Amino acid sequence: LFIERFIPYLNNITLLDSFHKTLQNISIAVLDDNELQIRVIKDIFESYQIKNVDYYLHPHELLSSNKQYGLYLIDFILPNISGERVIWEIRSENKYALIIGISSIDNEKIISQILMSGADDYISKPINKDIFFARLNANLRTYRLLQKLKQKNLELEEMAKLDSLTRLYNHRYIYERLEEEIQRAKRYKHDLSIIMFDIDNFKQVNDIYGHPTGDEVIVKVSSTLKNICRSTDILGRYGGEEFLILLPETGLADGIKLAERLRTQIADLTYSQESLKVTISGGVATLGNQGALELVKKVDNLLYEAKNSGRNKIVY
Ligand code: GH3
Ligand code: MG
Ligand code: MG
Ligand code: MG
Repeated sequence: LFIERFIPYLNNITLLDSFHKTLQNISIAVLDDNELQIRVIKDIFESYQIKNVDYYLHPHELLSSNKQYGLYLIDFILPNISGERVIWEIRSENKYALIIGISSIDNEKIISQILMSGADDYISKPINKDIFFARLNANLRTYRLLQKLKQKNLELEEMAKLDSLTRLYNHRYIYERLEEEIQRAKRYKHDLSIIMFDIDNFKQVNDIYGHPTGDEVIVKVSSTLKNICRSTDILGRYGGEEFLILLPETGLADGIKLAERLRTQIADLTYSQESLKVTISGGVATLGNQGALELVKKVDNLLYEAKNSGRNKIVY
């Protein structure tokens, strides 16, 4: 009697909304060399409106597809290739994917092989729809957490590149990028110019108007920089009130034009303190045979020259 009451419940398993949504949004690959078995899995998925599934009869079609799935259901007994090998290959390309092996019977040897080869879990044939979804449910919980972790890691990596006041790249990252851009420019024989500029008499701004106003100036100068530059330009806060701009595919003449535009627009900025006006001095250099250190030294010398010859000036 108990079993009779239990069976209808199992046959009408309802999927939690969040689980159902995850299943509908995750890309799924099913590999099984048996067409009937593919049919069974397809019917199960389709009875729950899960259509984002690619079905493969041949292992090499899946392995050579170059597609990355979130969830893999892999039959373990396959012709011409071991299930171990297939799972191992998928796992080595998809660290975060959920891989579930399908074993033909509750065979202990096969189950341990499936789990040892890099799968997260196994399901045995004949497939019971409820066990099938229950196993997916349990595994997708971990999968979702891993995806969140992965996303957070990407965000942290992105934040570690930025200066918190201006949201420009920080010193460390802009210097790394300079080394990369120099290599790229040399390899493809492309132009690369850089601009370094520094706010004039900035100590006085802090002394007269206070540190918060000094910060306001740095933020406004940075916004002007973002507005004027192209999306392919790489903008960094090199020091306190010193900025470094990398201009890929840009020769000296265009670099000078941009620097002059920056100089005049920054000179026109107004601040919450109405009497405040700020100018910059800058240097522009184009890559020759130097490395990063020498190129920065060159542009730094030009900036020094601009400061020494009266400020509010671009030297090249
Ligand atoms: P010069 O025209 O020769 O560049 O003169 P300067 O006064 O700008 O000279 P210097 O580069 O020596 O001074 C920079 C000052 O900028 C010193 C420092 O207190 C200030 N500064 C650096 N970072 C910040 C910041 O984040 N906020 C504020 N408000 N001030 C900063
Ligand atoms: Mg098989
Ligand atoms: Mg300064
Ligand atoms: Mg300075």
